[in-house]
Amino acid sequence: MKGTVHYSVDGELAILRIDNPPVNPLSSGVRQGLFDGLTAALADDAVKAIVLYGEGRAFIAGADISEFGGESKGPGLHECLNLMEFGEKPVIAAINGTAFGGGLEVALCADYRVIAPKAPVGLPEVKLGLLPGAGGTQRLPRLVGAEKALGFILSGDPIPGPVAKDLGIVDDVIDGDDFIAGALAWARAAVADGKGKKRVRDLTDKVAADRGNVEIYDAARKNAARKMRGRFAPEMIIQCVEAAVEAGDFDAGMKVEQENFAKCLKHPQREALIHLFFSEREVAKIPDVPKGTEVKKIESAGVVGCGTMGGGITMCFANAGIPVTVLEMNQEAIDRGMGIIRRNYDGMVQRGRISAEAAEKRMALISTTLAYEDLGQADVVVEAVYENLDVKKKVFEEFEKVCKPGAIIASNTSGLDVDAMASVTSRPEDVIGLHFFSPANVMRLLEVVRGEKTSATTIATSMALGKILGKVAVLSGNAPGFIGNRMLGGYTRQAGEMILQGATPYQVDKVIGGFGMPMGPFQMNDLVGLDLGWRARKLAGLKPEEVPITARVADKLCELERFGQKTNRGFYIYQEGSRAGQPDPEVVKIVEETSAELGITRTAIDDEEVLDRCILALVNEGARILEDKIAIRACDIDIVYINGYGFPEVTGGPMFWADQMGLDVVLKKIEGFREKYGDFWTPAPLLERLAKDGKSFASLAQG
Ligand code: 3H9
Repeated sequence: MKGTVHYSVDGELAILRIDNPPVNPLSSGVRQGLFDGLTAALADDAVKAIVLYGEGRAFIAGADISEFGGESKGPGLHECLNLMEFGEKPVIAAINGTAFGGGLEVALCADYRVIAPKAPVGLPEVKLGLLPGAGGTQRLPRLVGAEKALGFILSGDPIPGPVAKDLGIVDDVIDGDDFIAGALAWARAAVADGKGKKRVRDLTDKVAADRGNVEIYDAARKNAARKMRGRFAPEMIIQCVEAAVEAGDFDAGMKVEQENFAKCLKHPQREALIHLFFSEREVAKIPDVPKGTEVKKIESAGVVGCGTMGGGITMCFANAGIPVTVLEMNQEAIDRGMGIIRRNYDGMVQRGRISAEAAEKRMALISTTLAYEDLGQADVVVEAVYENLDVKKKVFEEFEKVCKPGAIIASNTSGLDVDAMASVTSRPEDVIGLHFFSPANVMRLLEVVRGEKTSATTIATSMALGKILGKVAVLSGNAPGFIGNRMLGGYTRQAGEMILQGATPYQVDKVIGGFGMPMGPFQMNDLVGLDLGWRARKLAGLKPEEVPITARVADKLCELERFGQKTNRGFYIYQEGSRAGQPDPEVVKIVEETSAELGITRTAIDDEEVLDRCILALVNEGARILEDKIAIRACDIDIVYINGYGFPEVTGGPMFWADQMGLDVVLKKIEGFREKYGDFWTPAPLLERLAKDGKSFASLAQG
């Protein structure tokens, strides 16, 4: 059994210390220990009150997520909670650190709660596709009312101790260096004052005040529909809180909670979201970069280029409190770039995301220069210049001249050869790719690209830097397009082919949007600008017949000066100032003409095929990426797609989505497409092998 609870008696107090490192989840051994400890304390006449706290940095991080879906061992959590609630001795939860999910619910079941100022409390279950299933949806409304309870549970975000006190979730904040000593003193005083049982289940005033106020739930439903489109758990949560208030009877509400919790537990979204929780932690583990590898301190940074990417990367460092010097070619470029950074921070202040003071602090961390020498003392330098290998190599030659020994030398390339850049330096071990995604100050993904000679220390430092910058860092091998952009090629190609074969751009975008992506491929084209590819093809001197057929429609639109959102016309028409495009029959005509010119007979393509061809193109390339060892595990690819490309979280990422479908089904579909549409659809050998062996992509990680 995993985890334990240490039991001791100190005078009139029984002390239960939960011990399940590092964050004390409620694993089987903890539940057993709680059950045994509570039973012993209730049977001991000398004990007048019971105190619970956690060993180390957490109180209790919640249910043990790894146990979901498996066989349950030992007593259930509800058996422990019954002992706490119906035992005759008061229980005091001493919340020394993180109290999340089932952890906070244990505390809510206690009679009294005291908290350390820095301890965060939260009910993050919704983020895992679950709801608080240990009485949280019933007890919290009794403490804070339905509206606040719904806000708290539906956001899943934590709050610090003092805020929990103001809300009425805890009784007292205990300051001082020794929280446990303070909490025990509080408990002794409670015994001395004759404080007895004070069950949250018996509180009635808040729920009685809210009874009949349906507006609370209407507002919560509207909010959930806007912020958590397509999610299953929010409605389940709202029903539980509604039951807490409207049923009035605690046990009737608990019954609804139990039923809805079971529904969430069985739902595929829950499985996908828990897959992502563990995957986010898994991607930090790199087999040949063991724990304990030296991680260099990053206390200053340099960025070359203050355009869209460079400016965003500069903000990332400043946001993390790291002084950063940004270099540009001339003062005008600096002024333009710094102006945008200033506007971004002002916008954040206006939206209430940060205080004006914080914005000024961040601006003050940014300095500018025209001279490479000024980057000489930086612990890390990142180039974010035009995506061209020769241009980037020139920047690396400058880095070679000025950077101090041991500085991390990075490129923000989105797919070029990192080794080629390293080759112009004498220190390839310090060179790495740090591929930020646009807008760099917003997007969570950081693709870290290892070159052939990149050292373990450089990798470990870069992964740690990702965390400092608030990113999720995923390691990729150095091959064209790395993980993300390499996979994207097939996806966009399929979208392009389908509109020539019979779909419309609007159908494709609608299907992809319905799947949960923030936008479809043609909306994305309009956002990025159709002219970028068109100009590049012109520059390369391609003859009309050499232009890939999937680019023909976009090029025709560009000839009509329809460059996308920037000209209010592209695949869609945009009203001035609006980003929501309207379909345009003219575009459909151009698409149809292009099909005719290419001799393609258009036939209707159903929505299922549209989705399969886009997503299975990703999956098939993902399998090749795994086979080529560009990605370490399938879950690394999932994390890249979720955090860098807006792949819907509730699917668990493309590779998990394929595993859920069954790789035999995936293979059959891909083979069908190959028969119909040709060799693009040759199945990846790894996919064929796994499908034939009845295995999944996830099984590769287990060896
Ligand atoms: C729930 O409670 C349901 C109830 O309502 C109903 C019950 C009937 N379980 O994140 P870290 C592992 S649902 C198992 O790197 P940090 C984690 O995988 C639960 N394992 O540290 C990692 O393992 P490894 C509601 C867990 O300091 C290690 O601990 N609770 C759990 O950056 C360290 O984690 C939540 O959703 C868990 N519950 O952050 C809380 N939690 O080292 C989820 C962590 O092998 N947890 N692990 O990779 C968190 O948000 C963060 O882990 C926490 C610590 C903030 C606690």
